[in-house]
Amino acid sequence: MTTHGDPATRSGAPAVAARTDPPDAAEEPPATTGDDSLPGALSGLREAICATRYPLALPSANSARHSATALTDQLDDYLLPRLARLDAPLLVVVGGSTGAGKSTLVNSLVKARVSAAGVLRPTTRSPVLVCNPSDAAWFRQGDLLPGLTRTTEPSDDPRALHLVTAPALPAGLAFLDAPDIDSVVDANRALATQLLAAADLWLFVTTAARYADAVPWELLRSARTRGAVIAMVLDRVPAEATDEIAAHLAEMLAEQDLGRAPLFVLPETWVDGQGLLPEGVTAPLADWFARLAADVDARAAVVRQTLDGALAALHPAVEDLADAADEQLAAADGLDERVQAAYRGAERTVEQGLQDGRLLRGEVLARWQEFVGTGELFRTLEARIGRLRDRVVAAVTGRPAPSVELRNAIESQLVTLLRGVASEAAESAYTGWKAHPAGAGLLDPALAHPSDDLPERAERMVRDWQRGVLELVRVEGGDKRFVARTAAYAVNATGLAVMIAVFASTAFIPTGLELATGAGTTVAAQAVLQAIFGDQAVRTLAAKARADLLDRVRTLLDAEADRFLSRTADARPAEDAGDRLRRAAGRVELARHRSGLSAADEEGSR
Ligand SMILES: Nc1nc2c(ncn2[C@@H]2O[C@H](COP(=O)(O)OP(=O)(O)OP(=O)(O)O)[C@@H](O)[C@H]2O)c(=O)[nH]1
Ligand SMILES: [Mg+2]
Repeated sequence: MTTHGDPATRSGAPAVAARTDPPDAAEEPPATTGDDSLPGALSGLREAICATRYPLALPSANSARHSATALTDQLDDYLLPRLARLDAPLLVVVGGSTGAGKSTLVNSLVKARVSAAGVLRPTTRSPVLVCNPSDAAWFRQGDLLPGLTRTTEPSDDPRALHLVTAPALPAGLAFLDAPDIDSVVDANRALATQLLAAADLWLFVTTAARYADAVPWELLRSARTRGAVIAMVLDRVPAEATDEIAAHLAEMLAEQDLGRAPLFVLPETWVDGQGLLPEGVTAPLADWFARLAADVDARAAVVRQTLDGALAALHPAVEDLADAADEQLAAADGLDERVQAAYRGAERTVEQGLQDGRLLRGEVLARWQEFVGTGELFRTLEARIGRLRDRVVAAVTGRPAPSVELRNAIESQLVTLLRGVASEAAESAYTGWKAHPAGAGLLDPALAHPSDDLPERAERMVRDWQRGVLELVRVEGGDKRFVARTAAYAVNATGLAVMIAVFASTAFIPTGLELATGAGTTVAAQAVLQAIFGDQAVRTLAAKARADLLDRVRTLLDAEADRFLSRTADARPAEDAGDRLRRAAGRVELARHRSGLSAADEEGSR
């Protein structure tokens, strides 16, 4: 075996990194009581992460979901159990490309065939953890990587952790042989990443043929960002190319700011009948680990450096989550805004329809004309109002059939208008969502149209309103002489007249209507109403009836809009989700600094 330089001198012997701690710092447990303790802050952060979802299909959502899972996994798999037991054995996770010789290397280091090595790619599917028998209890009890089921038999189940003991491995140090990091098997890749996040030390194995591959470098960069302690093995290097390849890899490491990671260069060699590498080849690596195992302080320094690095990396990662949560919220608001605009437009159309007299056409107008009648009524309009009132009331109340028809005409006119505006609004909201990346995923085709029962609900709404108008006339007109005297028919007739007034509420005499339909009629309408109530009373009643109608229209349209809004409401994170994440991450940062773990950092940077 050749080592590229002496890893011990390059990195500070025998600890992996050149960072050292105050001698007793490793023994100081982090504060574990009170809300401000590091474990308490981490649990709070975990809760905040779990409480936030990213269901809207935004560019940031996918990576936020992955990152949230990775963070909670790391909290459960490593950070919380590791903090609770700083003196637990140091876990070396062996990662790298498939076929790099990871399993072979682990077997050779522990001098036993504990993990199957083979020619079928990928070979290792289920992680294998090997430790000294005296450390077995800690790994078996499952605080670390609690999601993996401990087995004593080899397995292919990626959620199983095969536990093996090897007396040749010194106590205080364990190896975890992981599946390949750039696997064609999705589950392998995800598991390898999860396992590396639970490592105190990453042992990266690559080969002369594969060392420039992209995926390992991506992982190495993330390890560096996290401040994880790394050691590199360049495996199976042909003798003639050793210097050139080792130098190139060392250069790449330096470029990535990983120059301090010890690099072990292992020559291409034959494996023995057991599949183990010759001892001479693995000796420098084995010695290095033996020294690490023997040195409590060095081991503690590795643990603290990786642990503190992982804790420090939480803050920026959670900041990204908070941004993604804010984006979810903003997108939900944006989607809501499109729906509200569509349905506010619908409301305005109805309002306008009530103002511009357009509803006073066709059937309604015909029925109104029939209702108020012609002939004698007009001829008597010139008489004094006081005397006229009774006659008008008699004239209108004596015609029950036209009043039913007028009422139906008003109803169907309004229902038609409502169906029209609801249709337009649904289409506009649907199109608005379709054009929004997060909206398209929330749609279903039914939303392009009003709800199936909208016509029924609109009819019921209009009939309720009409009943409401009659009630209004009864209550408001209660002190009017004619209502008191004429009872049901008069109320009915007056109510209908008020409804007509609602349909023409700006000018009272609908603008332009005279030209369209013949002057006499609208003058008659005005005159009849004035005759009944006097101008002001009608205006007041009509204004109230109109407000009531618009209220009911709003309720009806709100229910339509809710078909959209309920979908964003389901998807929307809590208003303060982003800030809650930021606060939780801030508390972790504070607790991390207080815990003294980051002393390793400060020491190292001197
Ligand atoms: N000649 C020779 N063969 C080796 C060496 N290291 C590993 N091998 C062989 O290469 C093949 C792959 O080795 P493994 O140890 O299974 O590789 P791995 O990295 O664990 O692969 P995965 O589990 O698929 O990720 C096996 O057949 C080993 O016997 C070596 O240094 N020299
Ligand atoms: Mg393997």
